[in-house]
Amino acid sequence: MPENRRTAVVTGASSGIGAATARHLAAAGFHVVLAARRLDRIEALAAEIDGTAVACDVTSEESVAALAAAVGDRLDVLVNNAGGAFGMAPVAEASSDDWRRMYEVNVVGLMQVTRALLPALLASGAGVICNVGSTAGRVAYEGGAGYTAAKHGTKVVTETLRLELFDQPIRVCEIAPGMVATEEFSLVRFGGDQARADAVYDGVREPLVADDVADAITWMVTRPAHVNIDELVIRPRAQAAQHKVHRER
Ligand code: 8X3
Repeated sequence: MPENRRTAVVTGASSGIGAATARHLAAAGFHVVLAARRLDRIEALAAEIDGTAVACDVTSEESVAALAAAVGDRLDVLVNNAGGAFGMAPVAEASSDDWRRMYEVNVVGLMQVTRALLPALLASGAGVICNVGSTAGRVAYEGGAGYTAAKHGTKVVTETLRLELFDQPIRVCEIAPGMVATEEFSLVRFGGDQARADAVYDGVREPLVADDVADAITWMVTRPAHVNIDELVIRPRAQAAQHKVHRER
């Protein structure tokens, strides 16, 4: 890693909020380590922003250990963005595999990356962790239980970590986005069904886009070292609450 630049790790950096956050942090002066499973994508983005691409599956301890080795002994910012939703079945018809995958990536993966990079974050003397949660970590909605349970997990892990590290030179934050139209989130959730994915944003004139969330994350992690943004809920103007969405048809 470059000696004289602040360094940030972004997981899930191959698309969506992760890729946008990598770009924003690079523009803010960080050397960004892009971590994701799809190496071809993050290598292209790393070349664009003069960052470093590291292939990483956050659910694999070996893979996360390799990420930590690549980062080295000093790190300023960790954005735990890797996550996702799989399926939208009601509890009565839920897929155990989908639920396990959601817990693995949104909770266990986040823990594994945090655990591995914590020594480097502490060594910087002013590290900051920003976990990407969701408004799904604040409420329940029909068909969402596997994902809302996992994102409630993201929130609680964030709160726990802040308590455990209360006397250490590190900040622990969570951003909880609502409706964000990215190229993959809903498509992945619905197993590649583009029509169902598009229907999520149907008639919503301006859902958030990845840049909106990246902008907020960059603001959160660049506050003075004594300022901890515990949590930030961010929604489009059209979404007054999870079920209260203004759709123009
Ligand atoms: C995404 C927000 O509303 O699809 O994290 O659960 S929602």
